[in-house]
Amino acid sequence: MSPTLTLIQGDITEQAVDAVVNAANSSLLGGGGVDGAIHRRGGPEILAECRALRDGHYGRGLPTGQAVATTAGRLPARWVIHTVGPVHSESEDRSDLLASCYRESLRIAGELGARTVAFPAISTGVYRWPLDDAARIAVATVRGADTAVAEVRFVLFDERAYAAFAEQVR
Ligand code: AR6
Repeated sequence: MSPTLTLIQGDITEQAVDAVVNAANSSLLGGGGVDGAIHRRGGPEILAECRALRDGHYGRGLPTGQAVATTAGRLPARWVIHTVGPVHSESEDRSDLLASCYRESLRIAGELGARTVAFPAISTGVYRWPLDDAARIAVATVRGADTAVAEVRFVLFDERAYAAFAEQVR
């Protein structure tokens, strides 16, 4: 089944959902933007699990387009699913990698038994993906997903991002 989509303008670290998706980088060791906010609000337990992943299976980092789960620490969620979006490129079409972030995050969420999942607008900040195109890919990929996840909540930080997603969902 494909999940119900909802849109919210706000801060993803405040969402009471089963899983919050983090727009991470392949180091898994934190950064700015939504990644920084999640680690700040979620506390050191998240980083400790990320470090353990780097010491284990992900010694070379998490590849772009893939996803992995940790505890959500002090966030009002059970898990954080870290995924690495592609940096936008003018010379190369990396849409499949962006779609893969949504698909793989939902696959991991399904494995965990998460019913509600909150996504930020992956790659639209530091990684410079144009909002309209990122929203199109995000909504199409989630709509096309066959998953046990019941609700996908896109949590958009500002009005512009909200409007871009609203345009795709109507
Ligand atoms: N809640 C929801 N959305 C947010 C929040 C928040 N608290 N904070 C920012 N956003 P970005 P990227 C929005 O840059 O482009 C990090 O340093 C933001 O407005 O967080 O995938 C990582 O470590 C934008 O629309 O992620 C990586 O190095 C969206 O989240 C790199 O940035 C994504 O912006 C990843 O870049």
